Amino acid sequence: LANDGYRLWLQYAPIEKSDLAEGYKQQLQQIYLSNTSATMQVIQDELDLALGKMLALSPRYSSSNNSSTAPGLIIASPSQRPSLNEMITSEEYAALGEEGYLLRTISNGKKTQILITGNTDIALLYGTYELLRKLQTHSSLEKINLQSSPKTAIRVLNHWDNPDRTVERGYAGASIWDWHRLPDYIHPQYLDYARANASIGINGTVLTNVNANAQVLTPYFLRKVAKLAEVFRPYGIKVYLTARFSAPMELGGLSTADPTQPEVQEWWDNKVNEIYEYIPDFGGFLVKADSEGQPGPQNYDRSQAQGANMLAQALKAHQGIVMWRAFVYTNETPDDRAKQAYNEFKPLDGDFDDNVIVQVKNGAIDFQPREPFHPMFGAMPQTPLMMEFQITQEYLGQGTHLVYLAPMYEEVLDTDTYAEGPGTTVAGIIEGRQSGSLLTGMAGVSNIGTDRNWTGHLFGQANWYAFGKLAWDPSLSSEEIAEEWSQMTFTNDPSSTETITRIMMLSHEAAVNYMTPLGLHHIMGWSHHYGPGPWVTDKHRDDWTSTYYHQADRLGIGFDRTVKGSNALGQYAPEIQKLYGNPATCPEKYLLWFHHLPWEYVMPSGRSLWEEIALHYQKGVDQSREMLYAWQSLSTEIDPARYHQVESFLRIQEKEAIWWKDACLLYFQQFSQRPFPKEVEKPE
Ligand code: GCW
Repeated sequence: LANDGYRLWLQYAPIEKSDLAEGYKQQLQQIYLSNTSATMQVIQDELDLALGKMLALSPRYSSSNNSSTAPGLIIASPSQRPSLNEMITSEEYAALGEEGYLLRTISNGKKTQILITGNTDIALLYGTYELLRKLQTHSSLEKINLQSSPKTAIRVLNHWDNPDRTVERGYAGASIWDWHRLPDYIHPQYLDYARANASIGINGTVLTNVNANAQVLTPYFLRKVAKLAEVFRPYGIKVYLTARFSAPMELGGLSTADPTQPEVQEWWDNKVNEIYEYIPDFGGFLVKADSEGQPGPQNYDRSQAQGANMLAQALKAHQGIVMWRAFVYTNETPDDRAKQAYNEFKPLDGDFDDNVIVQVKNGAIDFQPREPFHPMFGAMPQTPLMMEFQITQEYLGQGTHLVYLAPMYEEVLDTDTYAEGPGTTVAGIIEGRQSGSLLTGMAGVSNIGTDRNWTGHLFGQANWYAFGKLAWDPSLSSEEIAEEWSQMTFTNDPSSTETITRIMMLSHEAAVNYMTPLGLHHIMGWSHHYGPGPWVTDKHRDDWTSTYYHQADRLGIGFDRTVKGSNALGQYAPEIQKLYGNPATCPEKYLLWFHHLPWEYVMPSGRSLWEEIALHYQKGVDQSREMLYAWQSLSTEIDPARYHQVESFLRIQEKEAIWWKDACLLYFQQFSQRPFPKEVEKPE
């Protein structure tokens, strides 16, 4: 069968360079591993699979300390092999925490050994994947000395999967959760899902959509959820569910869901106790309240903290947590949508129980191709905040465009909020440096579905991969992640890796250029959000139209968020206000996010704003072409099925980049009344 991409980055392609393969084989044929738990079994199975495929090797395992041949690889915690305490200090073990691992090449007389150690079996599993990654990328096993511990505690996928298996904003088929056949039938894909996630350090999954109804909390579902939890447990993955705020009414028949009412609290206490009977290590709830039609504490004039704390109280005895979303906004106020979450939450800083973490989208509007960081980051020093990134490409070409999102994640994570002077980056805040809380995390809205390659576009896999890597360590470079992913997924040939990495690193900027350059945002097609729609107006909610956001008129374009306008800028630190408040110093990429400027405004290039907008759209088209041609140069390097799928999608992308350019420029030209610069290709 053709390679359809099902194996993701765990391709384990045979290593053809014979000297390299020989060296690995020598090193790995004898493995110390004490097979005492389901997780240790998973490690052994993964090694069998990976070494079998990459090296045609069936390693021998032993957990005896006096076997005749010394093992070339030792995978053990100090409790499994107490002699490790002579080699690794207790401080080193303490520094690893629960999930961190240490990978080290050690010399034992004339024999070189590789050691994977950590405090828990899960840490050993993570370390094993790290070692396999070295083989997959053809790296040397000599002189390895690395320690790695996650910088965030909750690294979780958010599935927007409904009980009927439709997926909100999913572009890769139906939900992989086959509720109908669960709990009796375990689809093998659940195991591969767990392997893939564990290989990148993801340790949680919210199975259900934040917009799902309360039925996911009924015993009918809980039995099925319990089975998934059982499948995922050996891989270190906890399950979480979404909790609809009005569940006490819908399921419990109560007349209210007011969080201050004892019968409501009692209903949640009982429900939570019931869940833990099914799933003893249940992670907790993710909640969307008071947003886009979802019920919430506002219905009873209660605060977000009162709502979250009620659930937190119920979960506390079981060590469960609440991930309470900050995506709260309404069209019933004339206030700029970008300001509403901050206004709602900032006054509640310090009011949340300590098992609540507030989940904040990377930007204040909604997963736009590019947004400045959300002003809540840095503004709530006493509240744990977790990042919510969207992996699924709702506003970024969905299942068809190649857009590698890690540079966008990186841009946000690396931005300085100045919350406590220079150096308070968004990454630092989600790592808990400001709140001091150990409850830290990152959520990624999943792009996974039943498509054979999981993510619709093969390169969507890279976004899942990069999310996991950045959740583990937000300081990683997007370029290095791209390189590593492309080696594991496609080929180790250096020039092909260079080309694939170049395509990936170009792709986000390309999409921003042909969709929403210079800080434009939310100008896509009505409701489905695919393709251009800057003309969208007159819908039942202003804040879901395009004209609300671009504000184009005969004089100019852009949303004035300075003091002269909505003053959303006032929600940021003074340093940012100063920098972004002046169009001359505002980063060009955010210009029209914060400023409404005349068409003839002179840009640093010396050209007018109108010309710059037009040239950016053209550049997006040129870049999408560059991506296509670069990929075509790989026609003989990539297996045909995967090559052709990506190639056809890149052709669609080029065509649609032109569609975006033409649609947006012709629309905006009605206002600017200016000609296109000569470099811009004439609309067809
Ligand atoms: O991005 C918007 C989407 C909705 C989504 C919502 C949210 C789950 O258009 O489909 O609903 O955000 O994040 O809650």
